[in-house]
Amino acid sequence: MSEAEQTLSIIKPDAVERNLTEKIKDIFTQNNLKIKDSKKIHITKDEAAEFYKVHQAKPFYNELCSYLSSGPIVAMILEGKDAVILNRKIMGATDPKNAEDNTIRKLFGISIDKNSVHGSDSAENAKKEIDFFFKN
Ligand code: IDP
Ligand code: MG
Repeated sequence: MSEAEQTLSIIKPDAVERNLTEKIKDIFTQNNLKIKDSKKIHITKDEAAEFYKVHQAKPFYNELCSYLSSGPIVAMILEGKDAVILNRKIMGATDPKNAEDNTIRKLFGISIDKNSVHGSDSAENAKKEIDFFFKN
């Protein structure tokens, strides 16, 4: 019986491109999230559309999918106590302008779309998102 939970994190193209991968990984590990698996990949726009399907009705959906497929990303399985909510706290608010000090998005985010990281928003979605990148 373990309290450990898993969540999916993605380092988005803007952060990979600025060589922030190791800095961001250090922030997770310093905050009690273990990186159980990690892979650098460049997904297609169709794959991004599948991943972000929950947002398909949003006006920014097309841009969002273009953006996530615009360059290499790093997908990671993070594990720890209350990993989903802890990761969301470490990431900060969606818009870096509103993110708290010392959160990843406050430190590194450029704009609401180029906000450096993705994190699952529930344990249920975490499972689906981990499968999306790590099944097989
Ligand atoms: P989250 O990443 O903090 O969970 P969501 O609302 O799930 O935020 O949105 C998914 C992603 O869509 C955000 O990380 C951001 O990159 C992008 N996004 C959200 N709202 C907007 C917007 O109003 N304009 C452009 N992009 C947005
Ligand atoms: Mg979200």
